Amino acid sequence: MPNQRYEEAKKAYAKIGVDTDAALEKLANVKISIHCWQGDDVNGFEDFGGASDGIATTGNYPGKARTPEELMADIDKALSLIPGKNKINLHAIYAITNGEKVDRSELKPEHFAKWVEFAKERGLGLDFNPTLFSSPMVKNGLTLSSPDPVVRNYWIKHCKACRTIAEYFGKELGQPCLCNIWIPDGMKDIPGDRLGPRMRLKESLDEIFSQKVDERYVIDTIESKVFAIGVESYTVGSSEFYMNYAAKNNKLCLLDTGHYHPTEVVSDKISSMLVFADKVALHVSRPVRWDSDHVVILDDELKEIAKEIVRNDALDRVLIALDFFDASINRVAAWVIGTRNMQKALLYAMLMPNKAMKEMQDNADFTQLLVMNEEMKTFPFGDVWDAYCEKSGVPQGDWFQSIKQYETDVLSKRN
Ligand code: RNT
Ligand code: ZN
Repeated sequence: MPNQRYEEAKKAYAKIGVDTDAALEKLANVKISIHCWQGDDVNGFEDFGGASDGIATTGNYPGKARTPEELMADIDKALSLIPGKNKINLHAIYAITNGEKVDRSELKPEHFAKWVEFAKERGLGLDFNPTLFSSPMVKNGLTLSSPDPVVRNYWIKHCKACRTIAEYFGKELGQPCLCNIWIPDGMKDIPGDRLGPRMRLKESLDEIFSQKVDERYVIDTIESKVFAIGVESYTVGSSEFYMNYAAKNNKLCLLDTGHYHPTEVVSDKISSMLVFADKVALHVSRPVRWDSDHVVILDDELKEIAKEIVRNDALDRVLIALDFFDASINRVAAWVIGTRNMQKALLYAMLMPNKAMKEMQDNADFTQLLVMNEEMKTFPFGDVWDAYCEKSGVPQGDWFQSIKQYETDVLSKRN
């Protein structure tokens, strides 16, 4: 039975030259990389007592996942409420070693075999991240840029191990695995030497990438940052550092929306990256006053980011991953809210008369451009989104009851 509200919306959008059917088809092909670490406050399965050394979560909402089985069950619950075939983004601390203590520098593909099985069964891709935080080997706040060669070599070995695991993911799942390096390295107070650590970081990266992996299966990215709690004065892996490294070494930059000064926006950076690089990767987060990693909401900046991806025909050039971790609310709901919002933003951008708006700009018709931007806000976007949910076999706006049920049946029994 044709959906009445959708048919009406379709007509309204057709009047401004937008094809809603085409948008729905397009959206179904976009993969969002869903970060496993929202499920347990970036804890992982090692026993180091939670996120530390450059990463912090706040809140203690009950019911967080404590084991691979629990985390997988929670991901499944979230996926049942999220449209599309997406990817799961893993971190090295989520290795499944069956009780055996395996050092991060010794990790092997076999320690992630259960995740591959999980992904295969569900038709999902996998992405990966070496974990260079929450570890006694973070010495004086430094990893790959440490003056101590023992520390540096330890983390180099870990990153190499992770690229091998990423290659294994790619091969097993028949789609590239994005392998992202982020390090917490920096200083609380004014450095005595800014160049030294950066030179050492460059050398460490050179060493890591000297290990050849199959480029059909691994996409290497490097993620910059501006500051963190306790790292206020100097961050070794700054934006300029990685942008230059990536350009010279044919690697990709990963832009985290929380890793810039508060009035800088990633939406404005995407097009600059696309002029010079084949691809750019994102960690979509929501910084509230700082890199707070709040759950992604459908705000103006998210829409701007989506517009930059869609109207530049860059859905296969901008690799979208999420990165937030709120421990103060239901964690499964957090995934569902954030992922659906990313998808909504993309749909919103797909339902704009992008070609016409570009022409308005080129013809200096800025009044009409503003009118169009504003009028789009009250178009029947929600009806198209609802049709997409229906078509994808997931609930429309009424999914929260099912989370509450899961909380009662599963999460509340975990303490
Ligand atoms: C930290 C970075 C990094 C992490 C994840 C867990 O500021 O954003 O991407 O959030 O690797
Ligand atoms: Zn990030």
